[in-house]
Amino acid sequence: MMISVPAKPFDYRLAPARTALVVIDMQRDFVEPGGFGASLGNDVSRLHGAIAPIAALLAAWRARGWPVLHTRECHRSDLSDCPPSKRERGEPSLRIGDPGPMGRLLVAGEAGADIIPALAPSMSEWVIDKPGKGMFWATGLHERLLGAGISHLVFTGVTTEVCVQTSMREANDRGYECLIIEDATASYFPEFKRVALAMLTAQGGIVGCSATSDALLAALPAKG
Ligand code: TIU
Repeated sequence: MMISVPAKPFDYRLAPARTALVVIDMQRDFVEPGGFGASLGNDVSRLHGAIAPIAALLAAWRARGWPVLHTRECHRSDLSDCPPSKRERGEPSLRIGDPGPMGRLLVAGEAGADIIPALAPSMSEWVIDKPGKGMFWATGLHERLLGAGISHLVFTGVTTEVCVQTSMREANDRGYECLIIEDATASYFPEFKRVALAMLTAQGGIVGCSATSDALLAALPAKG
């Protein structure tokens, strides 16, 4: 049985139990003051609107026992997986690996690398640490998804045009059917979010489809 979700540019056909909810990088380092996102000069409050829609989708997936995966952008403590082209980019107030108010920026195990408490993963959910923007680079995720029989991915998280868009493009290249949830993703730059959504869905859904969280939730079958 497939579920039809009203979406752009055409309805998205969701495969129950084979569709993972993907929550990209909802970490304190991007969402809270004093983290990596703020060190780049961004207004982190621009990301806060995505939190409630993601929480509602998490509740819906958990109630149905469907797969959920969270990603975290972070590096090993020796930064051996952080290329100079990433660490030395720009003029941030703090660089990756520097100590900040939430520990070392974007380093695994530090407080800032944690997912925000409102969206904390449950014990059964996958948490994928990734050194890049895309969730498939250097993570072994494709093999795990294939092994679990997951063929469809519903994308949420931050930021739309950086890690979410990169991950969705990587997924599309690997054959996954992709949907991005418009109100469950956010950018520090509202215009970039709008244009990223347009680029992903243009040309007949060149990368995938987009829908609102309300449209998706309304299309789901009753729990249980
Ligand atoms: N997770 C993610 O999008 N990483 C970024 O660095 N995003 C920015 O928008 N900077």
